[in-house]
Amino acid sequence: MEKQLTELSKFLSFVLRHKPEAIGMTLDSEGWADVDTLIERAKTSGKTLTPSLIATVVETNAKKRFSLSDDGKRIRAAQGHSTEQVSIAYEEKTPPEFLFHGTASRFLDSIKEQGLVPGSRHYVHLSDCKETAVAVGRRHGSPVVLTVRAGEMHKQGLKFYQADNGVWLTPFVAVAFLEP
Ligand code: HQG
Repeated sequence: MEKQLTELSKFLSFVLRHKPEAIGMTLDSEGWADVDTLIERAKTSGKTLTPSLIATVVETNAKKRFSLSDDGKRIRAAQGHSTEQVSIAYEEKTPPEFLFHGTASRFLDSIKEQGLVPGSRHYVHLSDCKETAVAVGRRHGSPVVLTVRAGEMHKQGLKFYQADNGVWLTPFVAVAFLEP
């Protein structure tokens, strides 16, 4: 069951963050997909989903990657999007003084030159806890945690958002705001 849920979580991440068109889905600008249509379209790529399986993934996902609408009819990814179909109007929020970004040591030279860029995603992803940042960095290689002076950025008018699952988002972090 756990393996099935992980597989489904990966499939939903792919469709709801990156390539809805791969199964002929369209997301609205807030990232929502109709659950019944998703189940129907997933069938065409050989995936058998059910409303209860989807609800289980949403509830049990450790990172709370997905949210269901109040009526349970729509689903979206909380953050991490790269698809141009989606542009979630996150509410601006005052960040804590420091936020953390997990990366791999091989990216450090480039980051110290360019700052933190969102890459293919819409935002740079930050966390308020160091342990989370270590885990995020490990996905890419030998993990390194960078400390971002978020409070100072915010005071200078730069925007921060927090996704439903607690991940902090900002469009770009200049080198000047990274702790040495
Ligand atoms: C790096 C996961 C070179 C950046 C996590 C990162 C997160 C640079 C990589 C979410 C750079 C992009 C996002 C620069 C940034 N030069 N490399 N100037 N600026 N980078 O996967 O933050 O498990 O797109 O450090 O929990 O690792 O998928 O972003 O290493 O919240 O739900 O470029 O994905 O969530 O990698 O991860 P990613 P990320 P899920």
